[in-house]
Amino acid sequence: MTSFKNKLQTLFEEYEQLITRTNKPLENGNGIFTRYQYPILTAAHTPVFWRYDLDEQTNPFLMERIGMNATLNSGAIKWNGKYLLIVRVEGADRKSFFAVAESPNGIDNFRFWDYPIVMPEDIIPATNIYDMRLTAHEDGWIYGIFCAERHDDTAPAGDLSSATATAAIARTKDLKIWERLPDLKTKSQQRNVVLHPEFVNGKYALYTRPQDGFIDAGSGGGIGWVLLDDMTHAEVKDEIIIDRRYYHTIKEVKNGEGPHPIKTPQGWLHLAHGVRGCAAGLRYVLYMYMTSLEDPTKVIASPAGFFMAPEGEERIGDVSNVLFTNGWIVDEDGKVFIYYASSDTRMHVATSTVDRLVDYCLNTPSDGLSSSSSVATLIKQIEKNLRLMNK
Ligand code: BGC
Ligand code: BMA
Repeated sequence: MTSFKNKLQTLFEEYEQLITRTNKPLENGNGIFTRYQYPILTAAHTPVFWRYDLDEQTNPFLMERIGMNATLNSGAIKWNGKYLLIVRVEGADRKSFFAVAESPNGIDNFRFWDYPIVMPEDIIPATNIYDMRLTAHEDGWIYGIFCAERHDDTAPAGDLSSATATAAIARTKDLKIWERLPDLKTKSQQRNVVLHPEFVNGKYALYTRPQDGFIDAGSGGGIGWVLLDDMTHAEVKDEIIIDRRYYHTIKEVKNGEGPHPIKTPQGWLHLAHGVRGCAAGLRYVLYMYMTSLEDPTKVIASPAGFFMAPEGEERIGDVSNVLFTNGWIVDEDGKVFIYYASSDTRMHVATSTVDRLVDYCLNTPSDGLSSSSSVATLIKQIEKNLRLMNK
């Protein structure tokens, strides 16, 4: 029989092998971005000492005591030369919490810090917190805006599913100790709220996503924009919609800002998610758009369709057919690390460059919103190419 000690050793060895595995870029990309061979984080990447009681006296069978279910929707930031993800870790108990995982190169060797983040509560404690967007703001603070979910106590007795989604706000200087600020005050429910990194006309600017209910965006027309005087008493007064949803597009049902946009000479580069409904449920894909540097509420590029959609293993998980993103990192040399989760289960990285992504946004045809317009766009390209091919 294998002794407790041996089993423990094997557990730690296999864990080290998993988390130090080299990740390789996959060839045959589309020229826009590169996917990688392995997910960068899974539930199995959470430390052994989170899941197991390592004491033979109290855990003679060496069983997992605290199960982890998924690592998903992670915020991202470059910090002291390291690539940091604020991971949404979901336990077997369905509760999400935040934990930092750190990598030296952004594509593999992600290792969790020893402790998860202890996030202080707002006045009304939340049942679940998730999907943090990080912004190192020019005011000197790093803000984390995330969804705080609570049971909707106005629901009829016995309805244990109705909930409310609110944008929760916290800030930090070291990613360890967080100061919780009051939740965003707003008439509608809110998920996918993101802080713009710069002051705009001396004010803080938020990307919002007004929604009628917990799930339905309803009359909330798309990604919104709000200016605020004070992050310590954040309140939505005037909200305008900057990136609308349209019938029969990848964002027909819902859309939401991903991480905060990247500033480029040509404009602000945005990564977002779009949702459509189908017989299989909601399909989440990633898309991009750009806004003007002079007027960040003005969309200047809107490439048609999805930028990334679930492929292969990415299609399957707890909530299948979902890609979701709330983190990316841009290096000094213009390399971009896009962190995305597949099917609410695991984290991946894709790489690109600012130049490529800007080119993608500015030169991908936009959506003409009908089949005939899509065919006309396609014919234009075919005619040009056939001329080039001397046919
Ligand atoms: C889940 C989120 C999901 C939301 C809406 C929440 O309970 O935790 O992942 O986005 O419901 O479906
Ligand atoms: C949402 C998001 C994510 C999640 C997605 C799919 O509404 O906010 O948390 O990835 O649904 O379940």
